[in-house]
Amino acid sequence: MRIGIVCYPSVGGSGIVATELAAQLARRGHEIHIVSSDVPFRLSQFEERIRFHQVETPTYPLFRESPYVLALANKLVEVHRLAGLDVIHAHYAVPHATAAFLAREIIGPGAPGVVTTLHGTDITLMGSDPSFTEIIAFSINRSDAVTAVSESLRTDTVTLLPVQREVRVIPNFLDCARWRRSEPAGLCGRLACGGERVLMHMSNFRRVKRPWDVVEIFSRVCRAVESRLILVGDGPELAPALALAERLGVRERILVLGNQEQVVPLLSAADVFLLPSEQESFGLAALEAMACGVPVVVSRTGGLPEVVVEGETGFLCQVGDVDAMAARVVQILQDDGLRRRMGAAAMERVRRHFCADRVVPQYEALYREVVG
Ligand code: GMT
Repeated sequence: MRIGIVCYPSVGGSGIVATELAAQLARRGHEIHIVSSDVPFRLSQFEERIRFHQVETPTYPLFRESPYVLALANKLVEVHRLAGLDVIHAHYAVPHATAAFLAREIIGPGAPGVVTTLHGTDITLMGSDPSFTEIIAFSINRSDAVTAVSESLRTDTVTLLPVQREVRVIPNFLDCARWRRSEPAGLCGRLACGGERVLMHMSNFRRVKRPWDVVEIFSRVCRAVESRLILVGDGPELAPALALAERLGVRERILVLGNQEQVVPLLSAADVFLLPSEQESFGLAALEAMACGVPVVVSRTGGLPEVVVEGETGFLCQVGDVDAMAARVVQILQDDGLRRRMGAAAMERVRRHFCADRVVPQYEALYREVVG
């Protein structure tokens, strides 16, 4: 099939999943056209059968707002005329499925089918804002097929929005050949010295990730276990979180690495991974840590309980309960047997349920249905 994939290129789970899906589909013989405003973050390796089409949004001094959706719809029409797309797979209802709808209207008969995957932010964060409710519901209802990355997101979608379309759950996934524990050779010593334990958090440091909780948890853990915190990623709440660390007297025990592409050896150096988010439709970062054999301590919110098995692959705590999260981290760090068992169970869970070879065929089946 010839498949157009529309996604955000910036650091974030939806772009990562869309890019990995593109790579997997290309390796399975499909012709893939990624349409985005920039080369996606994780599209670092050359893949035969993947083409990239950049959406340029011209700006004119007269118009204050950037007409990205229109430029994207226009680009989708161009790509279809060039390649004869069978399917457009939009990652996010707005604005991507909206642009796909517009493109289909312009193309008319013979237009590609539209598959929309919901990743969360448009439903759980934007969906409740009346400024967007109608357009999100419209874009979902006019798609030929809709998927959500977790059961929790599916339920939120059908309860929060006037959606008539069936929403199916296809979970996020990893390329398990690449996402496996690696020897963190050369990293120990630089990242942590001697017997220190390593806590890790990786995100885009937006408010929804509650990075201040990461620091609060870490300062409590430091009182019981000699440890170090490694922060991977960047975003608006990083500086305030570091200011909090300064006030709590733990700043010098925190290593800030910024955005990183090769995160497998980093995650493999961690003893425990923290994701205390307010909301996560899935929590891809927790899955990535689990794939590297790292127990996770996360919030009991959104799709995280579908990823993490309580007491087996990590622990789930109430959002904002930093005392409980710190106690769980200390429990893991003070019991090597538990840490190893949880790490092994986490890897096994990823291998059984979240590898590409289990999940990608579900998308292929959906495309076939849509193309009919
Ligand atoms: O969480 C973010 O800030 C980024 C956002 C995105 O667009 O990539 O992540 C969403 O999609 C990911 C991939 O499906 C999920 O793993 C994240 O849980 C989800 N974020 C939220 O629901 C807040």
